[in-house]
Amino acid sequence: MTENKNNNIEYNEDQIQVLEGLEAVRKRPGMYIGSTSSRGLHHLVYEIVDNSIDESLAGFCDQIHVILNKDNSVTVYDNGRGIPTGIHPKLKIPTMQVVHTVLHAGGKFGGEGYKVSGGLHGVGASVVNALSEWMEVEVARDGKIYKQRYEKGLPVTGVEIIGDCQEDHTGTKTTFKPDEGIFEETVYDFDTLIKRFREMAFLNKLITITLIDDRHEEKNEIVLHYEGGISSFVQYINKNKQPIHPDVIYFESKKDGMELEVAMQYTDSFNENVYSYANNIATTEGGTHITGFRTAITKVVNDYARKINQLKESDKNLSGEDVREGLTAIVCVRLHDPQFEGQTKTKLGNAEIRSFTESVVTEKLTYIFEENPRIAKIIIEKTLLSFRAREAARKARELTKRKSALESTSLPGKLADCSDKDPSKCEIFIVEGDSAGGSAKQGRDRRFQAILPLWGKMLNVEKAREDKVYGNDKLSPVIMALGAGFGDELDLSKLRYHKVIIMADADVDGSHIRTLLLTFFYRYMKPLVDNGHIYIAQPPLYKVKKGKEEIYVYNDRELAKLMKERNWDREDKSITMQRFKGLGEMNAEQLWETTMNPETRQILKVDVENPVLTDEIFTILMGEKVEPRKEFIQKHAKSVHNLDI
Ligand code: 28F
Repeated sequence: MTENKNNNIEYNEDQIQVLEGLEAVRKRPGMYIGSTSSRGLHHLVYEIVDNSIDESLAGFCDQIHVILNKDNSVTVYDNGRGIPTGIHPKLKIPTMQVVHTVLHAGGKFGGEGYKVSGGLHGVGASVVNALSEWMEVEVARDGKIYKQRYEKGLPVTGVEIIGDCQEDHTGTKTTFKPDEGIFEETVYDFDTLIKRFREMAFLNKLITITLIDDRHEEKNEIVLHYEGGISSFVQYINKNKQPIHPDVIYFESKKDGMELEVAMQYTDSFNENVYSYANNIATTEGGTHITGFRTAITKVVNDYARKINQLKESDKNLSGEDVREGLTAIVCVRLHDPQFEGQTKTKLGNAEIRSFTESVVTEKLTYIFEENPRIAKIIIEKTLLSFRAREAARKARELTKRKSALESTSLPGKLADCSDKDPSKCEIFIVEGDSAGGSAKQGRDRRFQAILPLWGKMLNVEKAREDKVYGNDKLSPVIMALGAGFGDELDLSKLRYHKVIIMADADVDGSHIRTLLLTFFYRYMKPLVDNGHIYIAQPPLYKVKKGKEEIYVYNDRELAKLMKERNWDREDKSITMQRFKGLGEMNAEQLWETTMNPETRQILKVDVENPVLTDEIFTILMGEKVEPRKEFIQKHAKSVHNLDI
C-alpha cells in the first residue's frame, strides 16, 4: 500500500484482493473450516500441520512439533526447507507473506510433489491467519532466521531478519492464537490432537510428530512415529478385535507417478473396516482406488477358493460383502493430480487409479496366497462362513417378506404413523418404554411425526450376524417402520422418514438402549448415519420452578448459567428443582414443548467425524473383548456425572 499526497492509504489491486479475502473468511469462517465449534478450532492446527506434511511428502521434512502453549496459542514447527522469503515474482511481496495472506496460496507444489493441503482440501495457512488474533511465522533458511507477525490476517511487520543460524538448519515455525471473538471454544483437547496426528504418523512412516501440552504444571509430551506405517495402523485398529491370521498382509507398488500401499488383516468380526486415503486425505466416500481394490480381492479370493476346491464349479461366486466381512484394511494412493468428487469432496475420481489398483492388488494378493497357503485357507474359510450366513439371512429375509406379505400392512403394529407421506417432511421418534411412547403419541404433531415405541430384548449387533437381525423383535419393527431395508439391501430412496430421532430416558438404561440402536444403525445402516438422518432427542434434565415461572434446563452447565444469571440460590427453598430421570415423568404437553416441538426442542444430529475412531469406540463398548471395555470405563469414570445405578 502507498500513502498519497493527502496521506490517505492507497491499496493496489493485489492488496485489495488480500483484504477482501481475509474479510470474507472472518465473515463466514464456517465456509472455510466447516464450523467455529471445537471441530473448527482443531481444524486450524490440522491446516498448519498439513503444510509440514506437504513438505515431508516432497521429501524435505521428517520432524514436526506441535505445542499447546499456556496462553492457548499453538506452535507448530518442522525441519523442512523453510518457506521462501524472497519477493514473489508476481505479487511483488515476500513469498512467506503470500503463503499467509493470499487465500488458497497453499498449492505450493507444481508437478513434483504430492499436494496435500493445497487447492481443494487445504484452505491453507492464510485462513488460519485470518481467524487468529495474531500469528508469528519464523523461517530458518540460508543461514538466517526471518520473522513476520500478523494480526487478524494482516501483516503488522515486514519480513525481518531476527538472527543467524547454521547454514544447514532450515525449517518453518508458526505460532498462532485463535481469535476468541470467532471461536466459541478456544481450549484445545490434547487427546483429539493425539488421535488425529497418530493417524498422520501411521500414513507417513518417515515422519515423527511430537505433541507437547505445555498448558499445565507438568508438561505432557507424546512422540508419534510408526516405521511400520499402515501395517502398524491395521494392528492398531485390530488391537481390540480378534485377528484370524497373525501377520498383517502388506504390499506396495509405484508406477508412472502413482503409488499404492495396502495393509490388510482379517478378524472374526462381522463388519468391514476398510479405510482409504489419497495423498493423505481420507477418502471417506471411496472412489476409484477402492473400486479397484474391491474388484481385485473378490476375484483373487474366488479364484483361490476354486483352486483349492473350497468352491465347486457349480457354486456361484462369493460376493464382495462375503469377501470383505471381518476385513480391516488401509488402502493408500499417492498421485500428482488427484480429482476429488462426491458430496464432501472425499471421493477419488481419477480413472487411471482404478486399473492401477486392480492390477497391483490382483498380482500381489495372488502371489501372497500362493506363498502362504495356510493363511489363504483361513481367509477362504472365513469368507465361506460369511457366504453361508448371508444365504441363511437371505432365506430368513424371504421368509419374513412372505410372512409380512400375509399381514395386511407390513408396518409394525405399535407404529403410530403420521399423515404426511413426504419423507422429507416426516420424522419418526423411536421411543424407549411404553409410558413415554404413550405421552409421545399424545403430545406429537401427527401430521409429520410418527412414534415407534420399542419393546423386547434389544440385540447387540456388534456380536451378531445379519441373519440374527431379522429374527430380533426389537429391531425388525424399526427396519419395517423405516422402510429402507438394511445391510446389503439398504435402499435410502425408500426411507419413509428423513429424521430418525432416538428418544430415550436420561438414565443408564436410556443410554444403553441408545447405544444399542446406534450400533445397529452404524453397522447395518451406515448410509443412514452418513447422510445425516439419525438424531438424538434431548429431553430436559431439570425443571426449575420459582413462583409461577417454570424453566426447563437441559444440562448442568445450563443450570449453573441460569442460577448465575437470575442470581438464584439453590438453597432458596421458594425455588424447586425437579430432575427428570425418565421421559415418562413428563406429561404429553411437557414432552411436546421440551423435546418434540421443532420450534423449541434441541436435537443432536449424529455424524461420523473420524471413521477409525468411531469403529474403535463401538468395538470397545460393544465388542467381544472385556478388557478394553474395562480399561475404557476406568479411564473415563472420573468424568461421568449424573450416573444413577
Ligand atoms: C509450521 C508450518 O508451513 N512449512 C512449510 C514450506 C516449504 C516451501 C514452501 C512451505 C509458495 C508457492 C512455493 C521451500 N523451498 N510449516 C510450514 N514449508 N512452503 S510451508 O513453498 C511455498 C511457496 O510455491 C518450499 C522450495 N519449495 C517450497
